[in-house]
Amino acid sequence: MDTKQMIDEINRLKKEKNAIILAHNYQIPEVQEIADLVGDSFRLSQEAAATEKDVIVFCGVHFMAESAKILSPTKKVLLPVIDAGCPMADMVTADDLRKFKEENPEVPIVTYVNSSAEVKAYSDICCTSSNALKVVQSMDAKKILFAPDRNLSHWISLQVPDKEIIKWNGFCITHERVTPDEVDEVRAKFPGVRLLAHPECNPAVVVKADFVGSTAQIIEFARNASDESFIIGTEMGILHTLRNQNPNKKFHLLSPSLICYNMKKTSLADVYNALLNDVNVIEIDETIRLKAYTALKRMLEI
Ligand code: CIZ
Ligand code: SF4
Repeated sequence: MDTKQMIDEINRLKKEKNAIILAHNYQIPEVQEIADLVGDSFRLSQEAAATEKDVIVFCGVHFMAESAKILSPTKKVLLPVIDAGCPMADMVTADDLRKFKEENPEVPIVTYVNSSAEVKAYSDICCTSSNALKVVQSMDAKKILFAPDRNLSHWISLQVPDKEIIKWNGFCITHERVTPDEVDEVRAKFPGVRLLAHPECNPAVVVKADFVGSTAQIIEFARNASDESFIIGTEMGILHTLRNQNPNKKFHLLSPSLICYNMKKTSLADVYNALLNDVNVIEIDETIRLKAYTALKRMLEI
């Protein structure tokens, strides 16, 4: 089958199965092009939940498909490549959090959505990179555990000096690779061009950025600013949306290492195969799902 035939087949199966295809901002361009919605993981899960579709094909990594299932328990959720995982999400387990709670019963746990359903179930509240600050600010507790991303928690802790944020020692292996020297090099190459960086980058990089935000916030910033060009400090997949939405602006990737191999595992053939054979159906134990849902719902109430 050539690419054109495969795209036609995906569209045919999508109608036949009443499916919606979601693609994360970090997916390869071909997959973003075939998707009904492209965006950040939580927004995609929310929008899919609001549809009448029977099947959700989530082109992303495992925890994202789980989030979709948490919000859409009656829909069938498919992850086209079952071993597309997120190393950061794997850096904290439900057992870790259970132990932490036993030892620190008075410390609430805020968990970034980049985490498994089981980890979310052990958390008091979830957050995304867009709303992490609001979530932390809304809490009465002075001492909070933030898991699993130490870089995002560092960025938040700078903005809430009245709180003690205990940082779990997890990180994104992709964003963590960027060095402050690379920032200096790219700035020397493109003087005066503003750097928009994701808070998953190391604090030594984040401190050098002109704007720090989630993928959705970076996309919004680039759309609204009148700058002719930007340096982008997040995973390269986002360049596709940025360039499509802003044909007259230039986008330079901060570092060639900003590529997440797990996000790049999903091809058009995998999307086709998932739809054709209903493979890699995401299931979550209902007790865990309900607890994880509670942590996500608390976030939405803020
Ligand atoms: O939750 C997401 O979608 C991720 C990984 C990042 C972001 O900033 O949107
Ligand atoms: Fe996980 Fe980082 Fe890849 Fe996102 S970019 S899926 S946080 S490893």
